[in-house]
Amino acid sequence: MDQVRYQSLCQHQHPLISQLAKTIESTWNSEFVLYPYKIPTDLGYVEGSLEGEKLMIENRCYQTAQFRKIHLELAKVGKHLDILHCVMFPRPNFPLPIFGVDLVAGRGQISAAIVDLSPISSNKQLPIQYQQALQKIPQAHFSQPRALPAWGDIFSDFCLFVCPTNPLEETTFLTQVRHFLSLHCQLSNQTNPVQSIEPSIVAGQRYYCLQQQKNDKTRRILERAFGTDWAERYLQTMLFDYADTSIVAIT
Ligand code: BLA
Repeated sequence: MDQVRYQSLCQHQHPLISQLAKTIESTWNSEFVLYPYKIPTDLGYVEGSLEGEKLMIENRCYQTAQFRKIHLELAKVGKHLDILHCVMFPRPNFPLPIFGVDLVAGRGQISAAIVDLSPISSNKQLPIQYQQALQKIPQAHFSQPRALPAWGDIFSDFCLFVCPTNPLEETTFLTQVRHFLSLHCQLSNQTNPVQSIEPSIVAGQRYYCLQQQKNDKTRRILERAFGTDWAERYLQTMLFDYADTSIVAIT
């Protein structure tokens, strides 16, 4: 049932969102052995109402040897707002950056397209292999780059945040996300765990999540459709949870 709903929501979204969702799923499938991730029971598929329009949210999560949670979320508000959100949270014994993507399409036009591999080390530097691989990605030009909000100090120098203005720029964004994602899957597969849970990794992931929770634009949509308490719980348990004692192995 969830599968049918998910496919049907994906099919009814802005084409760039559908394409990116398919790319992410197929890359995960080909690069990782995927294990189920237990989504809190009532949060897999959610429906609310925002100013008379239906808000639908669908969540897909897995875990892998290196990642405690990889999460793809699709949301749709009535006919005019489509959202894709994706975050890959490494296990606390893997010194890996956090891959994140957010795509927001309003009235057929993408207004926000952001992708990053965000460092979680205290010196805010990506691992050297990541820096080298990211430097090799061909530079892409966008006519409308966007400025990061104040909470965006979590993002790396390689962060791409734009408003794509035409189909060519949309495709270019998709290509850049593919580069980020495939290099991340390859490098993470080559990364060995450290001996035990690393406090600096836990602290870095926690800071990332706390900053993301400050995104008022996300919070406001959730609050208006589901109420303040629900939005807080959703942000803390589904979008940006930072379980600290978790889970160095598949559960
Ligand atoms: C912006 N996120 C937004 C916007 C909306 C959402 C409506 C404003 C669009 C715009 O400014 O043009 C909404 N995003 C959502 C909702 C969900 C969501 C409702 O994911 C989920 C239910 N956000 C992320 C991740 C990143 C991210 C993983 O979830 C980055 C890797 C970034 N979103 C992000 C940033 C902005 C944004 C930086 C712009 C915020 C601003 O300009 O103030």
